[in-house]
Amino acid sequence: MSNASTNQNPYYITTPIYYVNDRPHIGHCYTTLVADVAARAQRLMGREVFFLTGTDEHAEKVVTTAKEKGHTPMEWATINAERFKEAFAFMNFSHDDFVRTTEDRHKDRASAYIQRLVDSGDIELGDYEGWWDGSQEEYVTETAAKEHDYKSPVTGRPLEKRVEQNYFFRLDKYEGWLKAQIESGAVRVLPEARKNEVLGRIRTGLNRVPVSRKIKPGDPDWGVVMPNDPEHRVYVWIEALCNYLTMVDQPDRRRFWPRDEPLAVHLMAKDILWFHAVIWPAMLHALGERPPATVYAHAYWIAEGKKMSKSLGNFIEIDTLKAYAEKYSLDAVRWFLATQGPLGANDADFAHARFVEVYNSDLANSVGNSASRVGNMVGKYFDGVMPKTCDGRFGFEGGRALQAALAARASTGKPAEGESRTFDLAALTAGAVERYRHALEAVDLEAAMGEGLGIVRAVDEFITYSAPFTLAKKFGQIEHAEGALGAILYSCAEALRIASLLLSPAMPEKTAALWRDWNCAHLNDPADPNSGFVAPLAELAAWGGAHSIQAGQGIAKGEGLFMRADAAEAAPA
Ligand code: ME8
Repeated sequence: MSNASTNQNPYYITTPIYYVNDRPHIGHCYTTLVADVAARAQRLMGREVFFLTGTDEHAEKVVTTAKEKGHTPMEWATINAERFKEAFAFMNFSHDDFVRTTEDRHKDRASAYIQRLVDSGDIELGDYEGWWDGSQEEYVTETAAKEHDYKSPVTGRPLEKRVEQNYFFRLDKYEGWLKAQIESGAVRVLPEARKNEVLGRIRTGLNRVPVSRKIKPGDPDWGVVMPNDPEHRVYVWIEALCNYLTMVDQPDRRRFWPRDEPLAVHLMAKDILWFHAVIWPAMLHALGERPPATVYAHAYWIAEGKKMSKSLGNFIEIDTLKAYAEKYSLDAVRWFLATQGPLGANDADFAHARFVEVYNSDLANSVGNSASRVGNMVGKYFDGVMPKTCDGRFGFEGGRALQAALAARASTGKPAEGESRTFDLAALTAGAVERYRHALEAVDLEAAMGEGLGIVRAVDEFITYSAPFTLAKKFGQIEHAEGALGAILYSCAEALRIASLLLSPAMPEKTAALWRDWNCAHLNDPADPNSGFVAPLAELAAWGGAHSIQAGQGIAKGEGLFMRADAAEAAPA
């Protein structure tokens, strides 16, 4: 589908680029999943998307770990970069590119940006004395160092006093500009709590930021050298941030970083918000480029109530996610992470009991159950062929078809006499689609996916209320019973089709399976079945439109999307 047909801005979303000193864990998979779901949802809405992830390879700790493991830094970086690529393929992420910062296509442009900043006087030489946190590859302020007893505020490892001649980025020049950008929302820092934190820290004053280290004899040849001064190496953070621009600063991708308006969405956890919300926008401004539109810093996953750490050895590794996927399906893992994750300001707990609870309540008992009930009934009562279409509106008090339904219900004693109730599934789905769009603007995946699930729950309620199984028993006994049943089942199926569109960014495989069973596979773009659609959501989700379920369409029962899980079973490992 071409962007021209949808008349919307392109969408550019990024994850942090991850350090390659170790293998990926749940945290890396989580941020990348959030980006994946957001990217798929924007593609679904008809926008042209560029989704970038990758690895940050020039850190000193890569050199240290490589040595411990008996590898060269490049070998070790490659081993881990491959592990990230493999993990992201396993997670079914739909990134458009994967950058490794050791690639020339990144390094060359990053050097050019740094040279431009030197030329413009935004990077200058000066003396620096400070506390170096080797475990985080960053300097810690005197106040923070003292407060943490001269240990890393993040990892608790001892800080090292370093005095060096460095190049500095003149962040101080941009204090007023940054404050205005963030306060006005021109650069949207989310969630709100994080915005206030960043503004509070900016108000205490901004200093120059060191951006290079002097190369010492015997230092490994690892990293990007200052383009104007071969005695200095660019500090890894400064070079790494450039990836967001290096990867789209080429003619065929430049539309993803327009020169006239902010567009990019940067995702990360709160640990690295400062770099993304303050240093990077200021660098871009100094380069004459627009800042990002959104900087979203989520909180952390913890494991069974405990912070994950190397010393506790309780990181949830990709192997654990694989074991969960094996048992409950990959899409169930994606669903749990996307809807229960720490997207807000609070940490989220990966606890087995909670996983099973969410799996059963959202997936087995809702999405899976609803789809199989409707598929089964179409199979049983109409030989697997949708008999008719319907506008989705039901008044349990009048409308022709519904008189029959109501008569059938009266014989069961429910609903209470005189009770009237209307269902308008067409309006209900249209409202959900509208709210879905808004939730995605705010990168609120839980709310967006909640809209899809909300439709499923409404269908369940409608089935309970209209009792199609009771109506089916009245075929031939009451007038219109068959027509009413057809209308009810059509409306359920059409509502579930729309729900499945909304749910598809989190669960692309399960929704594709449903579309195969229900002969809706035409919703997918055959050229890009992984994430492309034949039309924007507004058209796909139109009730009774060109992409709707049609009278005469085969609706197969299918295998069942999610089997109920036993809460008593041990966590897969
Ligand atoms: O910081 N919960 O790389 P990194 C949720 N290379 N997300 C988590 C997490 C957790 N417990 N732990 C890690 C770096 N993450 C730099 C970034 S960008 C120009 C350079 C995720 O490998 C989260 O996205 O330490 C966090 O920001 C990122 O991993 C840190 O990855």
